[in-house]
Amino acid sequence: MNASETRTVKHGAAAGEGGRPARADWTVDQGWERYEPEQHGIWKTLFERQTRLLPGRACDAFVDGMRRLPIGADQIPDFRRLSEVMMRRTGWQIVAVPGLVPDEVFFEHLANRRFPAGNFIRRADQLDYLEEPDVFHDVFGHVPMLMNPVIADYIQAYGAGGLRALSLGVLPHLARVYWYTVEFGLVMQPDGLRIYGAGIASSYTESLFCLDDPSPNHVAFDLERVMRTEYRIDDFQETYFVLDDFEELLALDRTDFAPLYERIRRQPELQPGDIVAGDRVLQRGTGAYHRERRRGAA
Ligand code: HBI
Ligand code: FE
Repeated sequence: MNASETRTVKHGAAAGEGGRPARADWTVDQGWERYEPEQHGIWKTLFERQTRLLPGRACDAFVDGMRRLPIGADQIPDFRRLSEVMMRRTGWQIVAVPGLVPDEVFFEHLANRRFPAGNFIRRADQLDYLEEPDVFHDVFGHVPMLMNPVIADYIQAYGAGGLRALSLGVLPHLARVYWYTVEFGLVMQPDGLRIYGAGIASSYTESLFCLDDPSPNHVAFDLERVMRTEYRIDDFQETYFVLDDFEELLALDRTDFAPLYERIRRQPELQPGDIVAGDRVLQRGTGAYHRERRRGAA
């Protein structure tokens, strides 16, 4: 979600004259024909590793979305074929971008049911971690959930909300909602706690950490609480917010932003690991993982 020094060599021409994008909306051709066998191979490695891990960990909506899509191990998916299937089901399509795009460009796409997906794939020495969203994160992580009608509406609402938040100067608060839901959200199903966030679903190590490690907190989702909470971009989350039902997310669409942001601005910001009065805590984490990391850094 943020700029990184570990920029991967991009396979598609991104910038035009003077580093500006060739098209105003920052889209590029996916350039599917230009992927090398080695790049399809990286996709296969990631795909197979993650697919083995997700039964019993990914939520039903993710598994169902994946099953309906032309996505497999053997090759990086072609965005044109994905878009056809998505368009029929939820009216979404995938557009290719060279990497991170400016906030207002990102929101404009989402508000129009276009999901910008990176067209490049990470290098073989970056399998476990890179900060910039590549085709594995964007397609494997995000696209299955965009097949779910409620999530499809929610992400569009986030795009529209993002444009309003920019004009109100409160984007950081709204970005936290995206982070703790679309990227790192968990959902409580009748058969147990499951992953729906793309940042988790596309990460081998975090898929294990968020569910199986005693270190992180699991706290019931609450829109205002989440808007007050800072997040980590460079490590596992200290707190995961848990939905009972995806319908809870539609609160974002019903909310009048101006008074909400006024209220939030008067309250203290919360650190990623904080537990506060009013939280419905499902797991009080030990915090051991991040304590150890901080000791190592000191
Ligand atoms: N661009 N391609 C891409 N993908 C993102 O997830 C993304 C982005 N630009 C801005 C952005 N995310 C976020 O910082 C906003 O959600 C706030
Ligand atoms: Fe993402």
